[in-house]
Amino acid sequence: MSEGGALKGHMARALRQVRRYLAAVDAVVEVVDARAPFTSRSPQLREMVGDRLHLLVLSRGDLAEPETTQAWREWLRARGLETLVGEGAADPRLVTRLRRRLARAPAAFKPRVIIVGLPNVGKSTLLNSLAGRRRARVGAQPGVTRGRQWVDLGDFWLLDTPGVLPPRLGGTRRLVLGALGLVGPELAGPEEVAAFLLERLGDRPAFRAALARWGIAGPGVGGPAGDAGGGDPGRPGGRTAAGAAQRGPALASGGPAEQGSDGQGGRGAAAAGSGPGGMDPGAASLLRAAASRHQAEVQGLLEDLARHRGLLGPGGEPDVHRAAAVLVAAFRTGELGRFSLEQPGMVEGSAP
Ligand SMILES: Nc1nc2c(ncn2[C@@H]2O[C@H](COP(=O)(O)OP(=O)(O)OP(=O)(O)O)[C@@H](O)[C@H]2O)c(=O)[nH]1
Ligand SMILES: [Mg+2]
Repeated sequence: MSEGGALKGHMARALRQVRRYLAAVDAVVEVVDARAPFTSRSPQLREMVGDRLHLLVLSRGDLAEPETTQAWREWLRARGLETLVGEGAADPRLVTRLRRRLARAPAAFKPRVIIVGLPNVGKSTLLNSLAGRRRARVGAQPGVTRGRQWVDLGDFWLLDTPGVLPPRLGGTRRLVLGALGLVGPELAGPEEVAAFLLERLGDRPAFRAALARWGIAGPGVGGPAGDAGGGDPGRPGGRTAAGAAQRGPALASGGPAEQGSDGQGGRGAAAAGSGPGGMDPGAASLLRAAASRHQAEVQGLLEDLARHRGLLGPGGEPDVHRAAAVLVAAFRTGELGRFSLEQPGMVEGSAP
């Protein structure tokens, strides 16, 4: 079977399993990433949930922009979806609110609950904090799927295995999920994810400031038009790769040397003339879609970052691949700051 075929088969199996789990529960807790609550949902889940209680928990609320998270909660509520959000993994207030809400789930007897979501979205973290010390006290509840263990949480039963939902990868979904670490580098390589982040976040003054703190010049896309708060194209209305390319005066391939104190690598002689470190084909195709100037700017920025961090190849040339990985990791952990990757206005007209 081809790699794509194997992946499809795996996804179909995962969905069948979640469908089986759902047959045994009264309430579904879907975990999504607060930085992209639309794209990190499973489109297939909605029809599978039926009339069970369906709650959305936004994980990693501590890494998203609070006002954007609030806008998402309102958007989702207007479409009939109840959300809960916490500040960080296993926020005790979130856990308390969720427990109370689940205890009130409609059920003939004690509600039975499952946690579902994309890989790595935070399902186990939530499950463990919900179950707490009782996690060990598992027992088979009669009348449910054989072989599954349930944790008795007093007011409800919790299935001790989360359901893993397969991601959908079309369009920019793959890159959004790659940025969040919800799909692996085999599906979204660091260079193309880094290029995507620079494009999507390049207008945010806070993002440029974060890059500047690293001693590299941020994408100078903002300017007078882009900095006026409401004018942020990452906000409703969205922004295309081509748009970014047209608007971006300078991603600073040779930008100002606001050096950090480590001075490592520097931007001196090596800054001139070294060729681009090898881009993978996926990265190249994404970047081709943008104007070539944008490509050169992203490349230049990653080279700057590589030099600044001393990420050099055997010949002393900047290692763009490692620089991209560093940038993506810093985004994922929140080291760069709190950034949401999508806003409700970007998906207006779509079903939640
Ligand atoms: N900052 C932050 N990190 C979180 C949060 N929730 C989960 N994480 C981290 O995200 C990573 C993945 O969390 P898990 O709970 O293992 O995710 P999962 O969905 O069970 O992953 P799989 O079992 O691989 O499908 C871990 O490193 C968690 O510590 C959160 O709210 N904030
Ligand atoms: Mg897990």
